[in-house]
Amino acid sequence: MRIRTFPLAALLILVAMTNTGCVSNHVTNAIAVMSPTQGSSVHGVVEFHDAGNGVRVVANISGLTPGDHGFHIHEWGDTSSADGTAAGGHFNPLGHQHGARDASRKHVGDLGNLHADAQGNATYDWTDPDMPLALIIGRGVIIHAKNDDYGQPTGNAGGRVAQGVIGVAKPDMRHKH
Ligand SMILES: [Cu+2]
Ligand SMILES: [Zn+2]
Repeated sequence: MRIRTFPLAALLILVAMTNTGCVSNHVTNAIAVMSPTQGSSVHGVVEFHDAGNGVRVVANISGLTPGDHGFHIHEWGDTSSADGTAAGGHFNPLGHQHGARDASRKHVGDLGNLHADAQGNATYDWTDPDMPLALIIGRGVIIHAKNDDYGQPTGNAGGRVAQGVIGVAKPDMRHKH
């Protein structure tokens, strides 16, 4: 009897914790730590938060040249190549054409541009209504040398100056979801 009772009690506690949001398999926060590719000094952090009405993407990046830099989620979370190319192409599970971050049809990974100031620092804050957070976990984030001009097929943004992998982050208990 004791053998059967303990697991049941443990299970009930787990269910209660899940219902209060303290324990869940549902990912609400993710993070990509950006590392420079060879010859670059671009680095920083990109955070992804389930905002209810979409995924809020917040980035703080340094070491850029002033101006705009293409910013995308790429297909693979593979940072094994020094030039960032192992991350593959833009994450595009719906087979759409490349576009601006606010286009109605675009690659899921199209985040537009980071805008770096004269010191080479960029902040970015955009809530994407169509980004499935669960689908981007484990994929790559790439920052490009040049601006994304939204041309086909991938925005003409040139080489890759920083790369990172999207991982599951600690849930933010302040947010209800
Ligand atoms: Cu890209
Ligand atoms: Zn794209």
